[in-house]
Amino acid sequence: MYRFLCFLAILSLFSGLEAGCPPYFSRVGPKCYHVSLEKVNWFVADRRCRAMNATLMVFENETDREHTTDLLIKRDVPFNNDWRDAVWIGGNTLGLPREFVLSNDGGALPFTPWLPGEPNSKDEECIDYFRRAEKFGYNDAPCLSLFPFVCQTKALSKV
Ligand SMILES: [Ca+2]
Repeated sequence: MYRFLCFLAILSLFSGLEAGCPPYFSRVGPKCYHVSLEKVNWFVADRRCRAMNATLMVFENETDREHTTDLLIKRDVPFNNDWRDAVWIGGNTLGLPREFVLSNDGGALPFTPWLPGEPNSKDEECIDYFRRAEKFGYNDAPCLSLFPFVCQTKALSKV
């Protein structure tokens, strides 16, 4: 039995499966995340996630933000204290005047850790996430900027 469990554990490592997550997604708390380092605009990122039955990442709370940021750093997302080193977040204005909502269904964003002074420009209608002056947070950015992106989906199991 022990050997069989070891075999399963090794198999799941090789197939990229983590508990309750689809292939190539990593578990963080109750969610699964997929990190793509390909730089695309917000609209392309949104569709890439939907094609994986997922949505662009949003943070639920500070714990989710902290643990997920650790995963992104482990996955080589560059956070070089520069607005160009950001990842896309699943929030934008959906054409509304300066009201940021969940792009998935237009609902309220669960948590909005804006960087100081953000959101700051009417020409920036999509949300990204990056590190500025050692602090991580959301920023409004032009939707056609090219950034890596992270997709999320709910984990299927509790463990
Ligand atoms: Ca901004």
